[in-house]
Amino acid sequence: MLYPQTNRFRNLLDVSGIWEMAVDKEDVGEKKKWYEHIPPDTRPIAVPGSWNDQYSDIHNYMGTVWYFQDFFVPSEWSLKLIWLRIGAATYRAKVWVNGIFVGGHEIGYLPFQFEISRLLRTGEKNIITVKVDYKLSVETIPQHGTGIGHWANKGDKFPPMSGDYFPYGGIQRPVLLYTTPRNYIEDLTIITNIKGEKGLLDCTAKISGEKADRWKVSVFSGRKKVGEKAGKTGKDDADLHLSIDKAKFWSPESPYLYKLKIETIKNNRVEDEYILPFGIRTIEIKKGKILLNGKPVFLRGFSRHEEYPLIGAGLFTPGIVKDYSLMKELGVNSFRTSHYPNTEEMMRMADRLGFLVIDECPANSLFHVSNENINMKEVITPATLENHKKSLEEMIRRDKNHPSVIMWSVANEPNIGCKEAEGYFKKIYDYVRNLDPTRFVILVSCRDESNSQVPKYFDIICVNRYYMSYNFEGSFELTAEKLSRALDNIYKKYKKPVMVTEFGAPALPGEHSEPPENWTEEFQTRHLETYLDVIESKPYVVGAHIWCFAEYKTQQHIGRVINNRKGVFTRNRQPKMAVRMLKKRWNMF
Ligand code: GCB
Repeated sequence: MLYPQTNRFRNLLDVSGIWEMAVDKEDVGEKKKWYEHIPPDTRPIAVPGSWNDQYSDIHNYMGTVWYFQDFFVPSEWSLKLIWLRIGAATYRAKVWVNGIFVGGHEIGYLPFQFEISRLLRTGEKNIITVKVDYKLSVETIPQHGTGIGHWANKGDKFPPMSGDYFPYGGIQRPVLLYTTPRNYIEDLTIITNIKGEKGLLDCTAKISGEKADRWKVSVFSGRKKVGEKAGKTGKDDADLHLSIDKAKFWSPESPYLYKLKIETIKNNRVEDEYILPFGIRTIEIKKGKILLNGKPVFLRGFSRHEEYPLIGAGLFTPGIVKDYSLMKELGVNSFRTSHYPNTEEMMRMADRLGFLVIDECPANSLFHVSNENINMKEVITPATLENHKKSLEEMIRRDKNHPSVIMWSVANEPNIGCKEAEGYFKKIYDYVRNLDPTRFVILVSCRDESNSQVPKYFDIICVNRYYMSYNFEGSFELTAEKLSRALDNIYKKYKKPVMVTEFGAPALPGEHSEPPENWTEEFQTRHLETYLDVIESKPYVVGAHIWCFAEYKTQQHIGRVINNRKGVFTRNRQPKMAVRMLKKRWNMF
């Protein structure tokens, strides 16, 4: 799905801001037709943003909330197609425009849009109504957390969801109205390759409406045109191939972005255009190493949650800029969008600043159950599989043109130890491989690698390890031995590159002890050093991501002190002691 932009054919109106909202605890809004008559007792709410930190009475609420906003559509938009695009609503949304139902969407953290031209009154006020609800079940991605989730056997978490992060609800990303011509460029896919000094480009476009006769792509380096190709539009999708001489290749050290301009032409008139920044790079695995543009690269960085105080999981652009500046200072070249697709703004910045991204769909902590008597067929359902595929398909459709994205993560820490998991995840792997043959497909696991067949289907064996955080080994030496043995065994079994996608220990900022004791900054620093020493000594390990970048809000649970404290930065992005160690260590590369 293309990111909306303005140009001579397209316009855009951001209708985010302060909206009205009504909490619908009894779920009566549809019966009472709140999409036709706004109920009297509404209150203001910021969009984008999560409802949880804006009002304390709905802090832990996972039910239904209605959103209302009126807006004015300029008269000159009447000749265009007008689209309503919601960047993300968690978890489920239904949308009405001027009282008419336009469609729904399920799965948070991904954009959805509707063409609403015929429902709008141009030159007048209009109203959007969005019903959002956060009711999870075994069929949703992620699943609900009652009896399910990888701590299911260790007592309930509140509010319940099968993961260790706060289930923030609401319209979390911008609501935009934008226009396209009636015959418009609907989609564009770019695949790049390298041959000597040449950059090769394979462009596919989907053009909708009455078919254009021709289309043209031009490539710009700054303002200079460095390539151009035109062709007839095909019956369905259209394909063009380009070659750029003496190309500059994209990498973390030199994240060079070209611009691709695509134009559609009918009767010798340009009808629509779209400009896409892109980078030329290749990514492959050879002799057990990840090669970026033919050269080995080791992924060093973090798993990171995209959330901040007050705004929750809402788009917060100063936070994005700050987090990238901190990661740059640390010498980080990579991160994982744990445990859901990040904002489009975060992804665009990764291209621009040069970060290698593991893009993760929201399938966190699937299929763990609180006791063995639960029938797995009730937990792994055909509807779960369909929703899971949908979350992957939508993530790939949104992010497929980012040079920064090098891996698709299909799940974090599912239960891969049960027999039903193998067939399920093989189907998921094949589905993603078929959608995108150019990137690595991974699954992140935390245990059961030795008695499961699931990891063998994936391109890199990604594992999370928490010795000395959940089992208290008591000595860092013993921890190092255990980690070393575990990694060697995993490699022996799978003979594929291994990545440690999570390791870390909590530290309460300001707590100190010598010798290092659990929960102190010294302990966290020593813990991370111990792991990094082992990981970097293994030639088959291709990357290390620390859990985690910053402290973040999670559910209430006896194992958490308000937030998850494994961040090397506090939730307000202040450094803990480990940051100094990492800066020294990672900036040597
Ligand atoms: C994990 C999960 C992550 C947790 C982390 C922790 O294995 O993938 O979501 O938050 O451990 O802190 O325990």
